[in-house]
Amino acid sequence: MKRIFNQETINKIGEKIKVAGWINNRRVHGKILFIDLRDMSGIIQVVFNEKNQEPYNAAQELKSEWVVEIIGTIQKRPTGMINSEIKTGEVELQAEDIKILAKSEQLPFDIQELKVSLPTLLDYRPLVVKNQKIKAIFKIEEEIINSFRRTLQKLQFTEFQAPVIVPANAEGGAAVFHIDYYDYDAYLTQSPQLYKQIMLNCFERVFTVNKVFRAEPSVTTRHLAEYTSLDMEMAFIDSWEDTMEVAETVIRNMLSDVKNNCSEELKTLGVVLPQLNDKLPRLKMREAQEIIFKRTKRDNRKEPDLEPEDEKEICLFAKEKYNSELIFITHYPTKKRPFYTYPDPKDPEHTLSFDILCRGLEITTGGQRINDYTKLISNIKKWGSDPRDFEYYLQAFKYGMPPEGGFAMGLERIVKQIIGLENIREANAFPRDMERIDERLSLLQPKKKTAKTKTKKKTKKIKK
Ligand code: AMO
Repeated sequence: MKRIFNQETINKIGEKIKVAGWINNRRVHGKILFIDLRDMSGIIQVVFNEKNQEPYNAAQELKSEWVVEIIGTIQKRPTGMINSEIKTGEVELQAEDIKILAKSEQLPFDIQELKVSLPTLLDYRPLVVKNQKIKAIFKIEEEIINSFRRTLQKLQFTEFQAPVIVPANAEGGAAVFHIDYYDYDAYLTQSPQLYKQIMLNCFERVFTVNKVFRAEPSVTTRHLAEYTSLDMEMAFIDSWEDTMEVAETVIRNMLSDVKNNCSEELKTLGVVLPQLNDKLPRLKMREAQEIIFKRTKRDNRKEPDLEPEDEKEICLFAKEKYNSELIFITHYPTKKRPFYTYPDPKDPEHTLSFDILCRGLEITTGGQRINDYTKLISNIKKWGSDPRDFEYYLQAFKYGMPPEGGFAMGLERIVKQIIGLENIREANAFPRDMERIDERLSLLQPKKKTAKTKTKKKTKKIKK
């Protein structure tokens, strides 16, 4: 008999069927034993009656998280026994045969309540992924990626694959992971920035969903060492504001897709999605700093960037004044942005760039890029780099690059903010940070030098 999913049992009243899943819990009521069987589609109540001796006896030893296959007949539940909390709440399965597919050891804690600290939650990720709230987070995350793809595809963008191993760091700063690449130095990419710009000469409008790496020097609730960057870049823009319009459309669609396609997950998590008005409010960074100063008397007006507490304050302002939990902050100072950022011709100390903040945290960065070859070269020099190190990338501009711009959204930050998670690590199934690569680094053995030596020898052998 072919297995069906729990949810499909609703339409099988009176039929003999087979289901399979994990034991969510088990209850004994006199001569009847109930289990809630969980599969990917949800839960079904299974009834073991003493009258049916063999399965009843087998069910006695069942424990949480054992994996079983059950054959039985679907019947309507008596009125009064209907459970409106679950999709299969009007039916139950009368067990006739049970097969144990796998056993589970005693659980270290209640994985349904999941009242554990974040380190424990992450240390036990392989077990904790069984929890329905955890599952809901990653289902919403999937929907956000799908929505990003759908929106951009509709706008005639093409997806491309960017490399992870790169020769230079695009975003500046020291937050980069160095790797031994055969006998050379290379880095793990911080961003597909340079490659998405190059690919404009191929497709004109591109996007990419990539793992990127930032060697963040501290542990915060908003930084990961490895995160997913949702990047887009578009050519032939009339103005940098074209990129803001696409960013706004992408985010609006993400929120409505999550609302429409993840209603169960939102209910499971008890989430209220961020409020939006007709148009995302826009403020220049300097205007935002003035507002923050007026509201809090905290004077960060000379700072080149918004501090985390400033981001929170300006979001509160946007919610109060514009009824919007998202806001564009524009015109960041030129010296704080990477070399490719387009300076505002009317005010070259500031750039035609933007961030989107959501509920107090930056979730997106973007803007117009310098597409003029000679200007780009002189900017690379101004930023203290050698244009020869960027020769490969510069070809894209040497041989004709249209006016262009783009943005990148941090996937885990979006999930964190829209779900209201306290820590970004909760929005990444397998987060990497200064302290962890699945296991806590403090629990791992220090690097073995011999392994590295072996790799080098192997490399040389291949070269011969
Ligand atoms: P930026 O460096 O601002 O811009 O990164 C873009 C977005 O990525 C997210 N983000 C992070 N998320 C988790 N952990 C981190 N350590 C982390 N760092 C950044 C944020 C941020 O808004 N090339 C430019 C984008 C562009 O202009 O197209 C860039 O990477 O949500």
